[in-house]
Amino acid sequence: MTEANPFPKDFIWGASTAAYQIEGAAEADGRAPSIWDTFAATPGKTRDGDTGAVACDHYRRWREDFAIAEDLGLRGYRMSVSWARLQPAGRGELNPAAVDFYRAQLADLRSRGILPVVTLYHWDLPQILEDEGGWPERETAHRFADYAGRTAAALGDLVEDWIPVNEAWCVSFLGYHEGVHAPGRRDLTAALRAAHHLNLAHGLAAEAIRARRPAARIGSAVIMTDVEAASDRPADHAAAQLSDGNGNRLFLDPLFKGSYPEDMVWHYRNTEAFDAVAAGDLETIAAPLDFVGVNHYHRFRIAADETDAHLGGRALPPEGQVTSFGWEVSPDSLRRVLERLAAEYTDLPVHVTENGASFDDEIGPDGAIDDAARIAYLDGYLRAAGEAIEKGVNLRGYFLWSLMDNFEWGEGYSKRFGLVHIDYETQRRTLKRSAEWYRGVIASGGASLAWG
Ligand code: IFM
Repeated sequence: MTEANPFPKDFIWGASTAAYQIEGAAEADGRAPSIWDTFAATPGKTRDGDTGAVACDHYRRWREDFAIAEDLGLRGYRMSVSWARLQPAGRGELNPAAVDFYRAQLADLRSRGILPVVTLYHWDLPQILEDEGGWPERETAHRFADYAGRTAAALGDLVEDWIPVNEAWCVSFLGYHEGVHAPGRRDLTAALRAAHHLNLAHGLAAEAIRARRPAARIGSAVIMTDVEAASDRPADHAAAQLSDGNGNRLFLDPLFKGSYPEDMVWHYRNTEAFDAVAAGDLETIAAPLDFVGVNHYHRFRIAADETDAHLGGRALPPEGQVTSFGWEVSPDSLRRVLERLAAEYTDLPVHVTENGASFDDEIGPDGAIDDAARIAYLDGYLRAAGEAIEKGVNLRGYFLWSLMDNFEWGEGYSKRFGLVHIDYETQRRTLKRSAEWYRGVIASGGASLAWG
């Protein structure tokens, strides 16, 4: 463990959110339904039937939320804009009310000295485009590029940093293979085609943004999981390789190597999934980026399991401490994925675009929320990020997930990731102790972490 503070002075200490998880106002000002409105409104799809219809009411309370962000000293704020709000028909002119809404937000962030980083797709596909086939259809990638170009034209004087797609793995595999996320389909070939079209959508959107805003900085938000074999047995290694291929390499290789991993193409040879790859697609996907964003939450130890028809493996139960999601707390995994990215893929500037933890926060008799477990989690992961810097990783920013508690997809409001507690009955915001702690970390430039 290092004893000096390795974070550079201009490190971007930030936090992340996403539109559907916080905005609410699902029917306001011309917004159309997205696949998440449809999915969440379908009985049995989300915990307790929760939906994002109201969420944190950020659509109306965003000034209060941005005042909190400024008070914490955030230097960066990663947000997403809602496709279903900006382009409700999934094609054509942008909705002026939505443009005004996001312009006001972006201008406000800038006036507070907070760098906005904008994600264009954080999972809220306009339902109308799913009705036309959704991400398994190539046309959806072209619709996305059109939306990206128009949005860059409309907002690009207020934002330099763009991330086209958030976590293409989750969109494709959780949404189209496992069916636990919108649109709730269970079709492996559809998921694989979706994966390619999301990769392509990233590349086409990058072209469209650059065409409108040549000075834009464009990056990724790839979810990177730390995968290891459960033992030295060759069968466990083979299963771990497939798991890594599916979760990491299917998305990183096309972005940074301009190819799909041979072992995955072979593994999926009977699905016809790769027929979706047309001439020129990989060049489009692999066009140079300005930064790379990594979302990190998991370490998986994979053991061979012949009963698993998909990848022939399963993750062993987590070891040690877990979050309220049951996710293993493994700070060193963040260092490992960052070092791997640098060693195997790219020397571009890196940002951790998401990392954080859900815990069952308890409100004390005095109203305070003493989330010591989250502080310990963040302290460990931030020190691991610092170690990656010491090992030579060009890490420039950390965007904590999340600024506030929010709608956690299939888990509804049952999982709280925020620095800020949301009382969903009253919409009251309360800073958790972790928020005060993060303010101190930012103010000290990382020196206040538990080094040594
Ligand atoms: O809440 C999500 C976010 O939308 C995408 N990345 C993972 C987070 C925690 O599950």
